[in-house]
Amino acid sequence: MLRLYYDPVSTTSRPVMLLAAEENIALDHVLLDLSAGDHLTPEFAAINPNRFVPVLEHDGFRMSECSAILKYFADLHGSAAYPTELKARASVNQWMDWFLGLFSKDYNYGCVYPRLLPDYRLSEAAEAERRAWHLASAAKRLSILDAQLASGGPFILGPAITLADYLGACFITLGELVEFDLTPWPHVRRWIATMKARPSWDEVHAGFYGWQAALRAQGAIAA
Ligand SMILES: N[C@@H](CCC(=O)N[C@@H](CS)C(=O)NCC(=O)O)C(=O)O
Repeated sequence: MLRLYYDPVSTTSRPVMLLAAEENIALDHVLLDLSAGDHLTPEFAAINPNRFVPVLEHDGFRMSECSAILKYFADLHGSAAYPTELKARASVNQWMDWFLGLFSKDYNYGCVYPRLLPDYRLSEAAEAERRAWHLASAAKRLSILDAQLASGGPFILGPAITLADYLGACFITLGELVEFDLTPWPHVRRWIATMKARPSWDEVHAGFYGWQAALRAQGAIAA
C-alpha cells in the first residue's frame, strides 16, 4: 500500500499528486494542513524529522524528497515519464536537479515564498534588496528554460512528457500565487498551458487555486 502525506497547496506535493493521478497510481492520502501546523506535531516529526511534506510510505518503507518520490513512483509503475535508456534518464535527472538546485533558489525561495510566508521574510529593506537580486537571477534561469522549450517541445525534453515536466510545471505555477508575470518567456507560457491541459491538472490543483482565490480576495498580493 502506498500512503502519501501531503498538503494539496504544497509546491513539492503537487508534482507527486499529479503524476499519481495521471498514471492512475492508487494512494492512501493523508492530508496535513501546513497552515494549521499539522506537520509540527511530534507524531509527524517521527515520520519526517524535517517536518516537510511530501512523505511516502510503501509497505513499511518510508521516504521524503519530492524528486526521489517521483522517481520511485515511476520505477514502481514502469512509467514512460522516466525513461530507462541511460542518456534519456540522465537528461530527466539533469532538469529535475536544475529545478531543485538552481531554479528554486531564485524563484521559489527568492521571489515567491517571502511574499507568502512570514517565516521566509527578512526585514523590509533587506527583503527588497534580496527580491531584486533573485528576480534578476530567476529571469536568467527562465530564459534558459525558454530556450530549451523553444528548441523542441512541447515538453522540456521533446515530444514526450517526463518527470521534469511534472516537477517544473508545479514549481513555475507557484508564481501564480504572487501574480508572477511570465510574459517575457512565451515558450514557458505555452508549456505551462500544455501542462494545465493534462486531464488531472484541475482536480489536483483545486486546493492550490482555492488558495490563489483567497489571496486575490484579500488583495494580499499585487503583481
Ligand atoms: N526538499 C523537500 C522540500 C519539501 C518542502 O519544502 N515542503 C514544504 C511544502 S512545499 C513544507 O513541508 N514546508 C513546511 C514548513 O516550511 O514548515 C522536497 O523536495 O520534497
